[in-house]
Amino acid sequence: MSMIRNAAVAITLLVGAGSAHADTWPFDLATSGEDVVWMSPTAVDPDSALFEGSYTISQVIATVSILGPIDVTGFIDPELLSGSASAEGPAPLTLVELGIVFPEPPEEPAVVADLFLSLDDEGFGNLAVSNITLGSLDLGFPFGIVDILGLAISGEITLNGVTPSDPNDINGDGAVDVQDLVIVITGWGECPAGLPCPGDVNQDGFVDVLDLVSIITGWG
Ligand SMILES: [Ca+2]
Ligand SMILES: [Ca+2]
Repeated sequence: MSMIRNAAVAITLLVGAGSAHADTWPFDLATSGEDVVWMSPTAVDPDSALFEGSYTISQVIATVSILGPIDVTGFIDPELLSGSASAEGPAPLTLVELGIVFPEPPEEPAVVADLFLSLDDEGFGNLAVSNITLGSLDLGFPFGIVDILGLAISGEITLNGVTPSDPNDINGDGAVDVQDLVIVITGWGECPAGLPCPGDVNQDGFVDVLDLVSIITGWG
């Protein structure tokens, strides 16, 4: 019914340490008032210990009466156009839960919506915009008040799924074994100033029996 220009929204999913792949997901998201849900075509590791996400909305297109699609990005508070969040894994979890009211009271709201960015239990990203109310905008002379008929949002979301590595696995090969033990033994003593000190597992400045015990209790 209304002309809505679909805008591309790119979601970049970067999986950090502990996982070996990254996914980039472009998509279009537009509504004329109905709820919209987008799901990523691929999944990320849902077992990450920590998920960090940030979003940037690069463009908001409102389709209004009389004029059709207009770019309203510049009318929106920059603080609403970007943000970051983190949440402890594993998935499922909600990363961003945002109640959008634009413009802010006491002005009459032109757009009200709830935005959720979440990961389901299989690691698929979900972006849902719901409870959307589209009002009107006062564009001033010569157009006056126009009704908002539709909305299209484009931007970028970056997610990092971080799985911290075991500090006892000094060489990062996935096992705590004799190779890590050798690193402790060969590094025995006070850490040299300004130099890497890989044998100092507990990071107290010394490679000593505490680090040795840590390796042994974390063996495997
Ligand atoms: Ca190791
Ligand atoms: Ca130590």
